Amino acid sequence: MFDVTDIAKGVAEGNFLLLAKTISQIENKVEGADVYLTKLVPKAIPIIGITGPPGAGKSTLIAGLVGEWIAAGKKVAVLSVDPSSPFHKGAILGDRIRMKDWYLHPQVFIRSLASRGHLGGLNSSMIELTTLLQSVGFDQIIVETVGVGQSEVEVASLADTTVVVLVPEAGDDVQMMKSGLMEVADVFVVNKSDRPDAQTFTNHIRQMMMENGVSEDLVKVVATVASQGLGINDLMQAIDAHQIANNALGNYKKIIFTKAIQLIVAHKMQQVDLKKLEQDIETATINEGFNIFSFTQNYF
Ligand SMILES: Nc1nc2c(ncn2[C@@H]2O[C@H](COP(=O)(O)OP(=O)(O)O)[C@@H](O)[C@H]2O)c(=O)[nH]1
Ligand SMILES: [Mg+2]
Repeated sequence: MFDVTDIAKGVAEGNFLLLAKTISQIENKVEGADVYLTKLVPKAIPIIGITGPPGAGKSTLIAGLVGEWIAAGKKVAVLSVDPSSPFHKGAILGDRIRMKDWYLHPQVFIRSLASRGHLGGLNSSMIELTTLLQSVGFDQIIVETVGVGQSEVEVASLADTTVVVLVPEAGDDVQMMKSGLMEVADVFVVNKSDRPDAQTFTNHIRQMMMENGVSEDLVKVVATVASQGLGINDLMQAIDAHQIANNALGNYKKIIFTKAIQLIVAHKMQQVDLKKLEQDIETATINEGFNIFSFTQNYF
């Protein structure tokens, strides 16, 4: 595997070849990848998770944020996971069109990742990859995920700041409750605020925050029109404010706790042969009186 110093040198020069190769090696869990990861020395660069339904404008918002950051001389990495689309290539193409300005920019690294069928839709190497990005010289790191199923919760569990992007649409407020977005959002974005019902929708969110005891001192609600670049600065300020508050509270330890659990569970699960499990169930359930507890003990 490639030396981290060489990858960082490439990143500094706007050459992401070694980084891209290393990401593939980690995703494919090539031999030595686990040892390689133990040698990383990550900087405390906060991970920003951006989630929300398909078409909400996440990629357009990210393109706007990226524009601001590169103007400030920063190096930006964007990891994008789109589990909702079986036509993943199409999804990449869509993002390319909107983020096209940044695809070839030497300060920006953009990578689309397959979700690899992982439950909840997050790429199962996300913790590894974000830690790698923290170790090779990026100043801003974004993870974009589509808000389906549990992925909002998962992105929140590994992001230092979770931005939930919604659009003014009737009925969304109900859905928001269902998916537990209230618990995961550090910043709410009402994108497509050029729509006439935007204000009503924003009021809905504020009301639901109140009902759930979420203070606007902690969770900001930002109105944006990403396609026109409106509200991007407000969003940046809301993200910064959350990160300052988060650091003051020492919340990063909670995120390390959650990540550690995920890594430990993933490691333990590696020792389980899922094909064999299926076959064993086939055999064990032939007789009546199958007991799942004694059955699973064989796997402990
Ligand atoms: N009217 C309007 N359209 C927007 C806005 N932001 C994004 N869009 C459009 O919404 C569509 C989906 O945007 P995209 O960023 O790909 O959404 P994603 O699936 O959440 O990443 C694109 O056609 C955008 O041009 C906005 O603020 N107002
Ligand atoms: Mg997108």
